[in-house]
Amino acid sequence: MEDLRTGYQITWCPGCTNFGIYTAIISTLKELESEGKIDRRKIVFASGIGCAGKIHNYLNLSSFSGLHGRALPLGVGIKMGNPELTVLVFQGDGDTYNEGMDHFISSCKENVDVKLFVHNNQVFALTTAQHTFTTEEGYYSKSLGMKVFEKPLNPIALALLSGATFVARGYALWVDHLKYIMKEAILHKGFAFVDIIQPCVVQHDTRKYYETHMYKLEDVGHNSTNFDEALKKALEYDYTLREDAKIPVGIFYKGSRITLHEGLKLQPFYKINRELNLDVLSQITV
Ligand SMILES: Cc1ncc(C[n+]2csc(CCOP(=O)(O)OP(=O)(O)O)c2C)c(N)n1
Ligand code: SF4
Repeated sequence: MEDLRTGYQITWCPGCTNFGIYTAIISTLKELESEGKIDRRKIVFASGIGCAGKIHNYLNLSSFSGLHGRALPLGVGIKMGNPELTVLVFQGDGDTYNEGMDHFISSCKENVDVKLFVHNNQVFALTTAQHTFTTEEGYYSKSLGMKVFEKPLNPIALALLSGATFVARGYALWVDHLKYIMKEAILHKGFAFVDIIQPCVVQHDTRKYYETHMYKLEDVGHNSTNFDEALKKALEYDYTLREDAKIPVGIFYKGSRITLHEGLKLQPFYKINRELNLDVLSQITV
């Protein structure tokens, strides 16, 4: 796996669950490569700002580090510029569901052929754990100066209702399971969204809670081609960390629909003839 690591000093806290996501993506890419299903020279990834966004320093692939909440539109732009590329995006929950929410909904609706991996620690971790849209009720938020009183957003249900064609939830420390989801996401044609539960072990350590409440969708015979069943499963858990919750992880839904670049009939930028026809230009009158 070494050649997919940059060797830069990793500044995530010791024991951070981001290491699970990092390990999973590296071994996913290695496996897909050895199966001849991807070419690493044709992979580009974009990341945002925050602990999640740091991944771009550590992954030895072509990348673009964007502004907070704006890695997804960067990924969309890269795909539109060259549809031959495999485009991966890594963002935090603050990145995706707060700052960049409009891009998230647009990507689901337009079925942009980009793969989005959200490191969902349910806080703005890098800036010391203010609440985000997926923080549970009752969490004391420094930015609010009181406990969160709103219901959290359910990104799985939102993605399904917004038209996403691949919707999944993983857990950062179930690396093999996450790898299985990532492989399917990368091979999916269209927008693939994976919400990865990624407890912040220093500021919002929900590991014990999740590990005692999660179950795998594959173990209960879930049919991921059935939209109604997927939505029902999505609504089983509402991100409020209830004591009686049962939390499904795995692939909720896999569908098929025309992608944005197919609909727009886009060609890779390098195949477009950009020669200027000066005769035409000279005929233009203003
Ligand atoms: C436009 C913009 N808004 C706010 C910030 C400040 N900021 C930097 S990191 C961060 C928190 C990131 O949280 P999240 O996206 O959830 O990622 P995490 O750190 O939890 O991995 C914030 C608010 C910024 N850099 N840019
Ligand atoms: S603050 Fe939390 S999410 Fe960020 S590196 Fe540390 S443990 Fe990981």
